[in-house]
Amino acid sequence: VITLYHCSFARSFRPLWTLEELGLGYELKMLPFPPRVLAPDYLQINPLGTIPLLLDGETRMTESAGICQYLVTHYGPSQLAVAPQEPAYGAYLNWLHFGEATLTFPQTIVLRYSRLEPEERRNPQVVEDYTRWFLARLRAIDAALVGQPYVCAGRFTAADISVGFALILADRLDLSARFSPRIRDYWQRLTAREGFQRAVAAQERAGAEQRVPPPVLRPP
Ligand SMILES: N[C@@H](CCC(=O)N[C@@H](CS)C(=O)NCC(=O)O)C(=O)O
Repeated sequence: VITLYHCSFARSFRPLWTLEELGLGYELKMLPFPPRVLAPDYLQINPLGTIPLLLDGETRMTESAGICQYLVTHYGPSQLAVAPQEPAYGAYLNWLHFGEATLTFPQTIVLRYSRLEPEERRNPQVVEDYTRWFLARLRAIDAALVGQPYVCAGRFTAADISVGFALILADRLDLSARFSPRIRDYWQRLTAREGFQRAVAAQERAGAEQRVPPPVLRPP
């Protein structure tokens, strides 16, 4: 059985969304955020204290984009993966990893210095600088969407899940008003998907059942 350790709307949302798009069975273990502080027992399972953690037999993974790649390929064939023989293979890997490595990194700095740190350690200058960094990097996504509904291959893939999570996080950081019209349309197209809606419902249901406090950021 696949087990996913998850905090609401954190990076582990990427694998959760992927599991729902694939229609796979899984067990969702909800944790309060940050687990390192609020669920210290979790450190015995994952010494990094980070989520996601995905367990699948002997497989153990802690990188959200890597987990998406694993799921759509290992449990394929699926249209969510782009095969090495397809022309869009390079673009697919690029955007899949861009979502986390380039887009989400500056967002976590915004999150930390606008909301997570105690008042006296918050820093509006850092927040604005990394907000601009994030929005500047988003221009690459805007360009990728010219003439196509998804970032590559002319269809919805795991790369859209990776980038899409960064847009969802941006919305929760109150940055969506600064999206370009093309990015806004794309983000709405992604969040209208049934797989996305099922992932949101799954985390809400599991959070209530497991009595885990709601997320730090406001609801969408
Ligand atoms: N690159 C990793 C980052 C994982 C990560 O840092 N997750 C954050 C949440 S979004 C976390 O667990 N932070 C809690 C902490 O550092 O204590 C991924 O994409 O999964």
